[in-house]
Amino acid sequence: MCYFLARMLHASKISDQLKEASTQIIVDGVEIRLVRLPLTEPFETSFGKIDSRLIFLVCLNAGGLKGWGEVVASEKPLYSYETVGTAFHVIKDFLAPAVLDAPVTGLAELTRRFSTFRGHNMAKAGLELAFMDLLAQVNKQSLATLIGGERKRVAVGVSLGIQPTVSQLLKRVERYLGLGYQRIKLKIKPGWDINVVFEVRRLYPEILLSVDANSAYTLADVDHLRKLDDFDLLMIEQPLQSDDIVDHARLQKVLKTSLCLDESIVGQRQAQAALDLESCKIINIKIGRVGGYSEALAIHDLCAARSIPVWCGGMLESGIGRAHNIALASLDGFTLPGDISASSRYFERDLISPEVTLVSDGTVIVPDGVGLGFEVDSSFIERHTETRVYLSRK
Ligand code: OSB
Ligand code: MG
Repeated sequence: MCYFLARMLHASKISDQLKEASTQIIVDGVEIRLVRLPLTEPFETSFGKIDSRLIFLVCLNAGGLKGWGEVVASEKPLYSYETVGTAFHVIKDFLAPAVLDAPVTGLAELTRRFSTFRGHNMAKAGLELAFMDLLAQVNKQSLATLIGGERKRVAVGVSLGIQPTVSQLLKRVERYLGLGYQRIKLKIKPGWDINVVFEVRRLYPEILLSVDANSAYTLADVDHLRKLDDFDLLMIEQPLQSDDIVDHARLQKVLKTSLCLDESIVGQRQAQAALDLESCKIINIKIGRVGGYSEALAIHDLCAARSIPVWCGGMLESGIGRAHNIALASLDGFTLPGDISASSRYFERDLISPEVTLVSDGTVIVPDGVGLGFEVDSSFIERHTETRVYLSRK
């Protein structure tokens, strides 16, 4: 095997391979694919509603191995400025050529290579994810072990979209609590907030309950948002503008409830600033939003050092992105339930096997198999592929 000039180091915690040039992986080709999966029911947030997910897969080929990643961008620039289209362009024209240009010697080196390009974190993360799956396979480790994750199971909650009526929402709350989910997160927006939280809390006084506004309010709504303090919420996620940390600090000062930032934290610098300014008491880490594993691990470490709880956010990922989220959430600092639902919460059929399932205690098992720890169902993917591009080494 001349492809891997691998000199394995046996480090237990965050492996030295991540930091040092101990491995050289020659990537032969980068495949990008768009696969459309229908959702079992529409998902509505303060910024819009979708009925299907255009899943963006990235596959790195190296010496007969395949490393899989997922770009979590949506079709429209609503959650963030990135879209499936921008990520496609940035990967095809800039990031994939950078990966194919020279052997990759480690995660940090790959992150540095990408750092010359500004922004486009979700595109960068898609390739970092695929690289880490590859590296885990080269090392014959699970992804969780590769990054130093020790949890055998991760606690999970469910994110419930805005519904046509409160009674439809209550039915869903009942259903997901019955399945064992440890925390219910309600999507809120003006007109679907205090009244809705009131009804859920009235029926379920004891559950872990949080809300996520996806930036639907401004500081002018402070008196309105203060009403949420009556419901013993675990957190209020991203109430204010998607790039703000200053107004969130002002809001946090007058709220009892913990704020959690999602959209605003696009890297460790923003995390550091938010903690310094006391803009939030909790951080949601999404590997895609922060640009990959390097940044996600750095934010995790930063929060752990300051005793700030973190949890793993979700972007309606297919099983491939979900498998990476499970690995990430196996790290010590992930002390709150993640948005890592079972595959069946979103999809009739997932593109991995076995699918992600929920244990009745509201956890998901961290697989111990090599790489993702799930099989990727290539023929199912092929049947649902809308677009495919293969870029190979010169
Ligand atoms: O803000 O956390 C969010 C889905 C798409 C975009 C943004 C968000 C979400 C979710 C769903 O809340 C999380 C999931 O279950 O994957
Ligand atoms: Mg959110």
